[in-house]
Amino acid sequence: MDDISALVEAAIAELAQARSTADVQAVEVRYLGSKGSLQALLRTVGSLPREERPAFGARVNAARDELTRRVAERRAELLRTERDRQLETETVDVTLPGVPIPAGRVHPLSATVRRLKSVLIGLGFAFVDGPELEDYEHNFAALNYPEEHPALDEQMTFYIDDHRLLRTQTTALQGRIMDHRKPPFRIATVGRCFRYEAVDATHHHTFHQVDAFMVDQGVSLADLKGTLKQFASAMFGGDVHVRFRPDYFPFVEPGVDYAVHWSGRWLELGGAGLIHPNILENFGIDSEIYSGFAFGLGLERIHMIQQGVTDLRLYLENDLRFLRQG
Ligand code: FA5
Repeated sequence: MDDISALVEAAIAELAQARSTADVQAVEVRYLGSKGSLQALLRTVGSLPREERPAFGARVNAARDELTRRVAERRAELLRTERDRQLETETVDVTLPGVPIPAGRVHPLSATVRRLKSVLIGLGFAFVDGPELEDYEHNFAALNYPEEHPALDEQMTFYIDDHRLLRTQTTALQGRIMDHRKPPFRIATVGRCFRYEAVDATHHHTFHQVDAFMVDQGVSLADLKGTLKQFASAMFGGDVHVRFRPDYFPFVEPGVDYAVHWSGRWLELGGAGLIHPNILENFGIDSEIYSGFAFGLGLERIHMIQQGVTDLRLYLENDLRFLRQG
């Protein structure tokens, strides 16, 4: 019995000296743990005379209850002081200026794509992606380019091998659609194109185009003109003037280039025309019944015209001073 009292006293003294909850934890383990002193005392019960055992057991239990209570009290006390100390030393000065987190923004070309998509979707076109790694068939042959035709030279091409190339124009999607779809349809696409060209302020080896085409019964140049006028109005403002002049592309007949009047000048946007009957026939579409129009334009060009940007190379350089201006 004396051992029990001595043990309780020693534990109480140690608790009083504990300076942290970790110290309390150590005392708890030492006295109350499964390998602790009280447990060890309990194990000696067998060596006592039978009649003394109940009283001894009761005393050990009482000692355990008391120590458990004191441990909890001391822990709570120390937790409070620890928290007070923490609050004192870790106060945040809410009047200090914050650290600004720089916000990203949409790339000017992405913003332009978003706008023109909403305009063309509003005009009934569905957007479809084509591959950047194209084949000769879709980029040229299916588009009515005769072999060895000078028009091929106009679009200097990065060839990967005898058949595959980096697409020079998003018009390459036409054949991929007509391969498996029957008219009527209105399709548009936007993406990167590549040409083996000397880079200057208005030309790049990597640039973006938008193409749109529709095939239905009775589609005429008037539809093309109306659509492009609508498109230009939505992109550049209601009263913008659009100009068409004859031009040649193997996949349209007649072909035109078109321009918008902006800041007192005519600025060329791209090419357009009625889809050549050869193309329709090659894909099994009866050109006596169906006709279509197509147009394609440079994406950078739209933004350049709108914002007065004079160097197309800026769109690929990721210079933050340019990008931050939207
Ligand atoms: C074409 O690519 C035709 N596929 C357009 C077309 C589609 C005509 C459907 C008829 C029917 P062109 O090579 O002119 O046409 O290019 C169209 C536009 O793409 C140009 O007006 C220009 O804005 C842009 N473009 C062409 N080459 C480059 C280049 N190297 N760098 C930047 N933009 C370019």
